[in-house]
Amino acid sequence: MAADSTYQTITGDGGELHQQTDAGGPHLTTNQGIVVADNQNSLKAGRRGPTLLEDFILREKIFHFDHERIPERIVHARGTGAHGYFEAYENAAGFSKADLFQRAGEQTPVFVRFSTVAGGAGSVDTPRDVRGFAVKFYTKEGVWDLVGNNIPVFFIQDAIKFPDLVHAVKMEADKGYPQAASAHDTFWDWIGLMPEATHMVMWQMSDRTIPRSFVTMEGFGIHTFRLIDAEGKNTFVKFHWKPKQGLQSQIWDEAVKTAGADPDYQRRDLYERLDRGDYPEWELGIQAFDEETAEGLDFDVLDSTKIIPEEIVPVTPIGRMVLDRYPDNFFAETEQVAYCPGNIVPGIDFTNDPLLQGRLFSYLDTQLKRLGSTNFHQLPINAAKSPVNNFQRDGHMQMNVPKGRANYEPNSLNEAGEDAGPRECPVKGYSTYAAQDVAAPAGDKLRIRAESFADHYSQARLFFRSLDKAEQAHLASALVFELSKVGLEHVRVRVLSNLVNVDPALAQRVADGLAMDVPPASATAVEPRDLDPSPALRIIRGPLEKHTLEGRAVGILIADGSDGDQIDALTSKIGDAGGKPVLIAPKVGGVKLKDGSLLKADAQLAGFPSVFVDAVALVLSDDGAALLTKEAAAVQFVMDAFGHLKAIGAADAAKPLLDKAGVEADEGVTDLGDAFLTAAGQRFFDREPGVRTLA
Ligand code: HDE
Repeated sequence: MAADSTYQTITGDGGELHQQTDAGGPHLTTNQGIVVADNQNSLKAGRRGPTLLEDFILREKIFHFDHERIPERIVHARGTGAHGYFEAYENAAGFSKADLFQRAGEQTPVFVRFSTVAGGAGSVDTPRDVRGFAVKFYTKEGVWDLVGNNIPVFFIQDAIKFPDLVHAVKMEADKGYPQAASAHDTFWDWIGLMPEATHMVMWQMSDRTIPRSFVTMEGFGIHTFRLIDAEGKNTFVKFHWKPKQGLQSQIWDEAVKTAGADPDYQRRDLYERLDRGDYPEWELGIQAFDEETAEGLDFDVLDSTKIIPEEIVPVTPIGRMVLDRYPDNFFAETEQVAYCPGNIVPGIDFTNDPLLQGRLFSYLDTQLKRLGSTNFHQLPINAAKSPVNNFQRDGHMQMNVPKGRANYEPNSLNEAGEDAGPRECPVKGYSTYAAQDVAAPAGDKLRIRAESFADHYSQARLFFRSLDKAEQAHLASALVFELSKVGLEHVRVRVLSNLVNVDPALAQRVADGLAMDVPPASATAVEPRDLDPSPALRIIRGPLEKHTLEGRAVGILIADGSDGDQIDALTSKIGDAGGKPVLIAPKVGGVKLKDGSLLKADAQLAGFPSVFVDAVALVLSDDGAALLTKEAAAVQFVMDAFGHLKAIGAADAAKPLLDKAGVEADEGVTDLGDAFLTAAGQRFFDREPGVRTLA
């Protein structure tokens, strides 16, 4: 309630009337524009009488409320969005005639939605899951949607399998659980029977599916697309989004604890970044190649379970995207945004990837179910920012009021003059690339998979062997965790026998972690091959790992008696380095510093575990530290920071707390000087074998 408005109780003939005094703002009305006199009491027959059906104000309000929910997305139900812009680089026009690429520096508005896949709309933000990375470009030539994920491959090669995949991973049909988790029987049962999913499963079990933040993820268009230039020349492309923030993931234990401490962690993180002006940025890059290169590869570029290693076809940056505004209204924008891979502009085109082709049908169909009308494109978040003119008419919730008699084409009613209706334009209009498949010309109608799609294991092996040692251990441990939740032993055995094809040593590690024997390898259509490792696939010690405080948070634990000068020095140095200092104290009201002054805290210790920050500093007095050794939340705060491989900077007085939390000296445990600021921008993976047993 606004400060200058108060509720009054007026007693009159009609009984009590509670009124909010007029604060000078707009009047409350019904949807028909009738000003409402009383928004607190329904219309009754007598002072204590029954409510009357006549009360159109009550009925309209409840009617609208009853229908507030729309069906959630069958996949990617949980997500959050942001507005921003795409800015083309100079070279972009060389590849495609698409208008948004033509002028270097020109900005095109975008709306991005990040999501998890398996969980419902009310599930948590940090399960182990693939993240959606969907971008809507409102170009001058219409809407282009690049609907991708944070992983460059997919589980299946053909769209016809998608419903089975999703049924298998979602809550089990009889039990209705688990929510937002792949660690259960039906998922692994299906995966074990689907060797083509193995490569994606390697990515899914890697640190990629527990990203630290939406802004520390790569994005991928996955399928091979085409760019068409002004002369009609085709270039095959794979789209990549490279985060300026660097790539960063959580430790699994950290992700689990984050889910409990703040189910909304990642959407809050995005909101807070935008709110404080810390705008995330990605470069859009393409792997560009021609037909000849495509034919020379030892897999099919139409197969979405394969990557083209960046070492073979490098990524060329063609523009950048900045997100700078959180939506005004979650429902109107984030919930109602309707992406569709079929939204495409001249200069970009599809390929015959059978997964992509299926998607071209699915998204339009699903929008009708969710948004309830073929006119969903008229919703502000979906509406093109370029002219839309056609003879499509009517339908539920038609927002436009078309003028004139002609609602068909061709027509000769108003051929001349301003009233002439829209007409096709072969010059500016979208024309599909006249693709000829030289390798396999179109022929009979067949329900088959090309043999070029048959190698399901070589790239799974490539991925595993390209990872850093620490990431390999995380991946193997994730497999042990997930398969330990599988009750059906034959399912575990089948998955293990597939893993033998990926890498016998990996299969052995996982089998050891399950206390099982390694079974013989499963049959393969094509013998897996050893490929050259691709370091670009690593997060840890990879090309996109960043040691920095920029955009990262440092938790400073304080208590009564803390030294104000030390706190000031630390917060300003963190701020100078682009980081966000967060003061955490036993009570949110603050602490009494050494000099007797009061310092307010940003967060209360019990509600702010160290999983929320990237590094921790303990600025404590002897008494403060002694008190906190008896405070479980404080001990856990430090223990988790150590276990999650974060830097810990501590004043000498904090030693008893470090000891109680089992912190052992290493290069990530420092004093509060400059060494801490350097350490705070990284994680200490070499510490890990000392704090947990990994497979
Ligand atoms: Fe989707 N997918 N998908 N998908 N997908 C949907 O559309 C579908 C696939 C992706 O933030 C749905 O509006 C089929 C690959 C994202 O709103 C639905 C197939 C990739 C989002 C649908 C796939 C994706 C969706 C559900 C197999 C990565 C969220 C709600 C052929 C390239 C977009 C909706 C948002 C959403 C179908 C496979 C990414 C049902 C049939 C591969 C990021 O239409």
